[in-house]
Amino acid sequence: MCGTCGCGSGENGISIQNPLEVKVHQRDHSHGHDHHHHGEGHSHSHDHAHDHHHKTVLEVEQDILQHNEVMAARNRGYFDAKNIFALNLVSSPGSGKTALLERTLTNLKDEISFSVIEGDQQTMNDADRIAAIKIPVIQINTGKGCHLESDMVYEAVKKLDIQDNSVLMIENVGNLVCPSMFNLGESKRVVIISTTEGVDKPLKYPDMFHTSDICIINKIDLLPYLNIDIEQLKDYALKVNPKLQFFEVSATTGEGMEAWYNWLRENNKS
Ligand SMILES: Nc1nc2c(ncn2[C@@H]2O[C@H](COP(=O)(O)OP(=O)(O)O)[C@@H](O)[C@H]2O)c(=O)[nH]1
Ligand SMILES: [Mg+2]
Repeated sequence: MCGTCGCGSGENGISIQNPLEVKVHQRDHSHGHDHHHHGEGHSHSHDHAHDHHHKTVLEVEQDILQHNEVMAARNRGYFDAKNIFALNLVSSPGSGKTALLERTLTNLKDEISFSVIEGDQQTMNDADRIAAIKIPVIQINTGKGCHLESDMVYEAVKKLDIQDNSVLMIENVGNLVCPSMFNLGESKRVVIISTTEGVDKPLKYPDMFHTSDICIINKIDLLPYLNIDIEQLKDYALKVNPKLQFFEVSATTGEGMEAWYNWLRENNKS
């Protein structure tokens, strides 16, 4: 896993920034360059069984995961103390995490206090989209890293000054593999899968579906054009995690969003 791809080494050029402050500091000059070699969906095809340094790699992985758990517990304590309902949104790139957030925040911001942490390898694009609807947001750029870790969230939370009794949305790096291993101290994990991704993804990427509490099936507006059996997708997901709760939505048209909003209202204990 990530110990071998180098994203846990702590030397990946991680940056944690407020888009409003970055604008003030002429972000285009200092951060405008694009690193096209960093694809968002990091693939892990190394064959670990043939790695001569297998034992060392495993030890490094355990260290990284243990450190992550300690910091996740610290986050959870902070969230509990302030009655913050924290959601970790995970999915493959492009399933609609940011679109779902944009619509949700726009429609509920008058009744629920939100703050957002955005995770991507590069760019402030998603933080800019959230800042445009006047919601406090911090962008974490993970550099080579393919997931958020709890200490990154801890640093971002310090910059956010989150209100008591509010909802914190954490949009993880688009990747159906590695984020499943990294607890951020969230209250609930929400996996988003869009109708274009195929019914078998829960079977192919079981850890993500196994560790999630909620599964949002997005882009249902595209169903008339696709050959996908949603019930089959749900059956596969339930095989991996019988407790999974589903919402079927379109972040574009708003269809099905009310049930998701009601769930958020019930869980925001303010
Ligand atoms: N048709 C349709 N497109 C969507 C929907 N949600 C998101 N998209 C599109 O999917 C693309 C990726 O969305 P984005 O929110 O950036 O995905 P993210 O990478 O998971 O944050 C964009 O072009 C969105 O407009 C939806 O419900 N229906
Ligand atoms: Mg996004």
